[in-house]
Amino acid sequence: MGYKVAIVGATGNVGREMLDILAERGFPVSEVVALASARSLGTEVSFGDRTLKTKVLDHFDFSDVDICLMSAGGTVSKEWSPKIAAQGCVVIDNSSAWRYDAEVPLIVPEVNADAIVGFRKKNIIANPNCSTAQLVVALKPLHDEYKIKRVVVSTYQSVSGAGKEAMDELFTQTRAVFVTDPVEAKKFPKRIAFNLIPQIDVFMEDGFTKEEWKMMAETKKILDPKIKLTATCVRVPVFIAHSESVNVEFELPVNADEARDILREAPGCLVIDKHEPGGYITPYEAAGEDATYISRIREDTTVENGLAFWCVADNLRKGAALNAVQIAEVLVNRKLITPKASKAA
Ligand code: 11C
Repeated sequence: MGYKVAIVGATGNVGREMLDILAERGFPVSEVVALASARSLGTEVSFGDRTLKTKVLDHFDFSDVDICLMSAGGTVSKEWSPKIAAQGCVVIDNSSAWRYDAEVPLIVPEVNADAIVGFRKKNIIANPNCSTAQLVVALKPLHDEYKIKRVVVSTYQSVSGAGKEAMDELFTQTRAVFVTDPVEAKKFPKRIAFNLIPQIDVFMEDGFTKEEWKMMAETKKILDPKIKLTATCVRVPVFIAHSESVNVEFELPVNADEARDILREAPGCLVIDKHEPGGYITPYEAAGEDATYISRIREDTTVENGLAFWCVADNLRKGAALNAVQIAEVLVNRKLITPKASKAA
């Protein structure tokens, strides 16, 4: 018997990916319901070879729904996740609304699947920020072997992380440059076409941005609170897939060849690392893929036990929708939930 699954935010970038990934991976569904705001009522979305018409979240009864994949932003999640969870439906939330709540597990299945049992406290499980998800997939096997002390990461984040309007802005600005129209910046604080912007999310008091803070706080919660991490997050004119330049200091001596072998065997990682022109992954190639790609693995001899690498993943998939569906798979495979319909029968 399958599970009744609702997707909130089904018409957005991540919602559509969630539907695709549920279908691609053959998630055991009895029914899938696409939900959105009243503005999107009736908008059609694809689920495998089927077309679903979106329904309105405000009028929806979740009492027979098993799992809700929520991708509608923090404000909607703050209001709706507890209401949905109270109806016995497990919410897997893609926003930052619940990530830092001690009673809500923050899960990347390759890294901390065992922590999922904590979901019973609030019936909510949080999905991490896209830039954190791919980073911890790459760091986990190295932490297990060499014990991480400190991470310095610089990100090169695609515009899809900021939503559909941001993708449109990159397209429109790029065209405007070519036809010599005025370039208007609406979604981003500066022009993004043929440029890059060293600010993602709002500034915090200490001068870091919220995106940078999220990477630090989420890595600690998912992987190890003892890890020190500092980040610089940059938006780049790429449509899909986030890239990261990562420098790690370990407690134990590290060897690049051995680290490469460890990463080759690690769940969710795919190593492409030839020391020749093009022997590495770029965001263009990672878009649409599930793996966290790792390239340019080398010892960083400027610190004791240092390693540097390059890491790229599709932010809409591993950074959001795929990770959410993998969390749902953990619930099902570990028999942590049973379909409500099977109890009613
Ligand atoms: C970006 N990482 O690329 C952000 C998007 O906390 O889930 C995801 C924000 C979040 O703009």
